[in-house]
Amino acid sequence: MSRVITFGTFDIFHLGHLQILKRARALGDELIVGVSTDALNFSKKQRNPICCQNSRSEIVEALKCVDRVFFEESLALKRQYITEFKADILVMGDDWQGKFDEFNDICQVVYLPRTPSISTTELIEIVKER
Ligand code: C2G
Repeated sequence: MSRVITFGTFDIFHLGHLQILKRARALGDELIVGVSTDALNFSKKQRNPICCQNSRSEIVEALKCVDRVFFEESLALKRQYITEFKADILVMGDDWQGKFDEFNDICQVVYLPRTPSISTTELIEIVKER
């Protein structure tokens, strides 16, 4: 049995999010997703996500490809989360390429190519322009 873990904000959930979660799940038997808290986002970007953490995690948790969801409270806790959830594989999009290689000592680190031409930031811009 192999367990996959991934992390993200998943704000204004879109196809790019769904595709990375499906591909992550296909690498193992179980997928655990760390959804970043509003506070973590605020500390990173000085703004709150459009959708609150309870909405974001409820959407992710409802997906067929997701087995378990938890709140990612801090970027500094990744090692602890990987250990706690006994993850064998850490998956991230390739916008994070190389950033998590330090965890190669406790799990396999896999970066998957991002889905082209879609992002939360772009969606916000498109809606603003209309
Ligand atoms: N993603 C993707 N294709 C897109 C957009 C996003 O594959 N077109 C992937 C990202 O690479 C990431 C995941 O979807 O792996 C979630 O993306 P975000 O919600 O933007 O998450 P992020 O803000 O990168 O949070 O601990 C790390 C952070 O919590 C990651």
